[in-house]
Amino acid sequence: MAKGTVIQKIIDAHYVSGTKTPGSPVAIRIDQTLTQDATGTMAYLELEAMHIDRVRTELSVSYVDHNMMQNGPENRNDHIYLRTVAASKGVVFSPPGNGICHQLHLERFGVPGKTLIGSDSHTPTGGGIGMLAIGAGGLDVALAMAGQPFHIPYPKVIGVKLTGALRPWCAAKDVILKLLSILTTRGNVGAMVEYFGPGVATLPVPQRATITNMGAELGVTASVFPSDGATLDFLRRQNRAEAFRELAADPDAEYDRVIEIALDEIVPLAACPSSPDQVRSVAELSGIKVDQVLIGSCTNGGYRDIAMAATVLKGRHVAPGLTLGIAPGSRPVLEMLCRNGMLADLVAAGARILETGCGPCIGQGQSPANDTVTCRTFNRNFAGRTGTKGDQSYLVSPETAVATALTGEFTDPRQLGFPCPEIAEPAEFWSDDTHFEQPRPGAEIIRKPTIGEPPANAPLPERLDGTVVIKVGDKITTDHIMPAGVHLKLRSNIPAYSKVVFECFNRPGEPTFAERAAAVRDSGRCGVIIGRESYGQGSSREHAAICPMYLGIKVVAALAIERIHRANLVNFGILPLIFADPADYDRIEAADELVFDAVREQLAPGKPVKATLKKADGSTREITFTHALSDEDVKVILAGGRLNV
Ligand code: MIC
Ligand code: SF4
Repeated sequence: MAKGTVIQKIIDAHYVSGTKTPGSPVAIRIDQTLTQDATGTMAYLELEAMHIDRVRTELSVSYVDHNMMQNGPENRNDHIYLRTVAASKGVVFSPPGNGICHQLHLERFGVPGKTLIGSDSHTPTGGGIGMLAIGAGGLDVALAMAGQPFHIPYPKVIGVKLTGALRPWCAAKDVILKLLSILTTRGNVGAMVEYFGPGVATLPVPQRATITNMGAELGVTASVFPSDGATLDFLRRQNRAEAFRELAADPDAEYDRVIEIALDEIVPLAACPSSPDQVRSVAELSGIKVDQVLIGSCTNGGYRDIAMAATVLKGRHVAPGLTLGIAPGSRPVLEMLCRNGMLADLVAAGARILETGCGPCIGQGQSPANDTVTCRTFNRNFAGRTGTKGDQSYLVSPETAVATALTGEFTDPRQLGFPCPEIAEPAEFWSDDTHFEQPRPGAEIIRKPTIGEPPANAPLPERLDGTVVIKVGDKITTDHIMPAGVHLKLRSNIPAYSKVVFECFNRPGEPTFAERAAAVRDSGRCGVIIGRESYGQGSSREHAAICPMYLGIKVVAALAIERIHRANLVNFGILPLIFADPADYDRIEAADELVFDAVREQLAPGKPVKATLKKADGSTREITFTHALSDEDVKVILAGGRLNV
């Protein structure tokens, strides 16, 4: 077991209860929370359902950054609800236009050594400033706002030792892509990553944050850098030096596993379609024609990222026929670029300036054309996430993105033939905090007609007569389960949003998943989803549990289920089960029946759960499942979800 690490020290300082051995649940105190609009409306509806008058955290911030298209009234209705509920409950509100939650939180509120949970899977971005920052479902964030501790499996700590320094044109993004090629996106549940070694000091905080941000793609619970001179430097530039606190691992710290990355050996890399771990060198891709380049997102929307693009493009022009979109990650970044003339350089070079926010990263506009390549500085390239079926989406650094925008084909920036510009972080970061709205206790909460209620669920019955509604393969992401993009505006309307569950697997002329599941539910049976490895990868969206619950799903059985999704299933009363014998996955087909007798009695920590599989030909077989449910999880599932508890 790891000893003397920064992660352990932060957990120790926030420890509430539990056993400190890897895998055992521990409860920790949460200092700060963040929410974003697409998951936030449900989180605050849930907080209201708990009858909490005022949040009990040191700081809670509600950001609006995801849903900004405002096609129809839904998004703005959400914004107004979020603004007024924040004011009334003691939450700071960040309106649309301010920027992406993770970047703003790092810049304006992050404090080394504090704990943060956020209803967004990229909350671990805060690890760049030495926070223990964790993504969670909205209900868990609501509970933390209500003053409840947060439960995590006590982590295994993977130590990543950084040596040397990055060479020109090579970037922090390439470092995390390198790590993704080693650890991949699966099999890392329950672990956290801690960076150490002499290379750490060479990386400024924004670059550390690119690395911790995309730690989400590894499936680890959090990624943490120590807090050192670079952290103090960042906080000084943010005019927040008083928030600094040094944090270092003990000299004899031990990690459960150590991976060494020599920064000077890092080369420009790209994640190829359609997974962040499909990593190849940009040099190998050279010559592939690219139709679209997008720079921004919570991974690479910082000052240095956009300034790099502006400096390279100054006096040059994007390749004919290629579209370059730039979305600065925050209002301060956009304002600084306006004031120092870089925005003009970008516009003159032919860039299209997009609103500060998530935008195309979550399929809100800029979908690529059919059979074309899109090259993005984002963190996820799951199939269809761009809004185009069959998309070919590559993830790269800002350096590679801008080189590619200049030539129209994948280009290793080292081949551009001119030196890499030195981009300094601004001496003093422009920040006008008057754009954050402070709480106004007693404010009226405004609910327009599209603001629904958190859906109710009944307690778990004595017996589950299940029907398999769908059987899917490996690495099913929450984007497969609950598509965002054009449907994102339905986040506050569960009946409407539920219609698109597993939309990508629907076939023309056949009943949709939603129709099949509803038919099973309305016949008095319950729905079962069968998944394989790494089911529920990706986002924290609890809608990937709420909407299936609404459609009558009671069981998700897979070979492995990712952490946040599993917690969301429990929170909404869906049983997350693991096949004891992986071969049973092959024995089950869609439309088979799975009957769980005396399921309430069967459910106990550490005990297997048995079910009878009934095939269409009348044959039957006993199937055994395991689960890692704690006492608390069992209580929640029996009650039909955490809101009932
Ligand atoms: C994402 O990047 O997938 C999102 C959109 O930010 C999600 C949250 C959501 O679905 O609202 C996430 O990462 O948790
Ligand atoms: Fe927004 Fe994309 Fe970051 Fe998610 S990954 S928070 S959609 S910018």
